[in-house]
Amino acid sequence: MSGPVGDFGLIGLAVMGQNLILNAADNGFTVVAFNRTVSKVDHFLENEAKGKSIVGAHSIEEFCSKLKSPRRIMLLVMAGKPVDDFIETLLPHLEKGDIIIDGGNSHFPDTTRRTKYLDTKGIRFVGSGVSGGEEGARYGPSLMPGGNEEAWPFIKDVFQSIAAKSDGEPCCEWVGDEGAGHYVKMVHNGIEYGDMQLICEAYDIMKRALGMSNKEIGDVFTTWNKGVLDSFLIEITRDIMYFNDETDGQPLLEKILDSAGQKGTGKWTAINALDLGMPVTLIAESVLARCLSSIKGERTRASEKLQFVGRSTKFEGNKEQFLADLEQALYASKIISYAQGFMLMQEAAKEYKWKLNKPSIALMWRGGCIIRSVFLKDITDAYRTNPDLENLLFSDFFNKAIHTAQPGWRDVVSKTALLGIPTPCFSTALSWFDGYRTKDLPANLLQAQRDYFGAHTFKMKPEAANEKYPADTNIHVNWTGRGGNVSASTYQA
Ligand code: 2AM
Repeated sequence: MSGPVGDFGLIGLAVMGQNLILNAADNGFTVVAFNRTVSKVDHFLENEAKGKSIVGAHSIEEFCSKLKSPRRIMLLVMAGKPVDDFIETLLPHLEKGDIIIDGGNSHFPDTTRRTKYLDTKGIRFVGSGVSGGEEGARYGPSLMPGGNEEAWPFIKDVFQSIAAKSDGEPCCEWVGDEGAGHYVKMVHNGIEYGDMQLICEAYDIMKRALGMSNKEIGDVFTTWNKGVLDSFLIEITRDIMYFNDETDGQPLLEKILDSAGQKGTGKWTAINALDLGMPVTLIAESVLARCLSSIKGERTRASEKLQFVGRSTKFEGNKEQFLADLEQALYASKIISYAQGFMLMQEAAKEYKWKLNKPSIALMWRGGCIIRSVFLKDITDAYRTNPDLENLLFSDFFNKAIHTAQPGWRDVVSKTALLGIPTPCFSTALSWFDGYRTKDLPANLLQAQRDYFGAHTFKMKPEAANEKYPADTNIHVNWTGRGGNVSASTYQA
């Protein structure tokens, strides 16, 4: 038998796996391929992989024996138990220092668990977010690796070679410890949910408030794709607007059932935001908007029972100005969504004790993935200029952008509210912005209410403290003159 020839091994020959192998082979690596259903290995070798630097293996033992040391093995199998099963199957055939990379859509706590477990076995584990779909995998995905950092010097060449490039820089850097790579991928997907919902709201407004045709809406997206909103999602939306059903020449979009599916990563982001107590309203709202869309039957009945009652039913005003405002509303809401996403990642880094590299995260999303955009270059620049930036909105660039966008954004949210067109994400972004920039929120009343009914206590504003109500002290007031003076320390309403 010949000695090990493989630079890189990949298990899982579904679409993503096959394309990543072809990508790595094109970049000069010899790749060893394996799959649970072994017949797929032969099929792949005889077809797509023919003539390329790709070798097959028909057992895990053969697969491992064909890889150079330290072995670099990527799993692209279904998330969950199959990943754990493959790890166990691989272990007896590995040596200390070998590297296992999970490139699937694993939930980040699983990646943290696996990193720790494999560290005890002397195996370096990496959980990597892979984004960009089939096309990305083949010609350059966005890769977000995290886990055991000792693995990075050994996989950096393969990863950065196969990744997408943005202005010549690879859209792949080391993200952080344990599940950080999969965490960042999860937030990426949450942001993707938000971006998509924002575009849907803009489409709905153009269609229903302005009565525009799909072709006209497509033209607007074409224009927007040349400005600050230049991105993959705007580009595909433009194409969708222009796409007609061959059978009758009518726009196919209008015939598609308005009931959205989801695979769960947006939901994971929203749940994690709640767990960490971070106000990631836009992603959460975009997940809930999908939920609302999916109860189509009930909405249909509601559409008969619940009428629009308002003062205006027709858009009045300058259409061109409104379209310019709409572009700004979309841009501003998008800025808020990314600001929230970065706040979440910042908090996660604190909570899970990860070092997260913010400029690199923005760079990784700059190309290859679904949310790729010109906008992410500006985010990369903002964090490169100041890696310790407390909030994206505090950078000179975005501070100016959000102020410029504000008047149009407010106009769009108010006009659509008057017309009865739902804008869950535009609206939540604006509400959040107004809350975030408010020094004194009505949470003073909330604290008073909590103390009134549950003796939960409150603190005084430092400048208003006095002898009876001192600063920095948990205070309970007998609001009614009845009842006791005992404050609640454990019970939380
Ligand atoms: P298969 O071709 O043998 O089905 C995407 O589904 C990839 O994950 C495929 O390579 C698939 O292998 C693999 N996969 C799915 N479920 C699996 C399981 N329970 N155990 C191992 N591999 C699995």
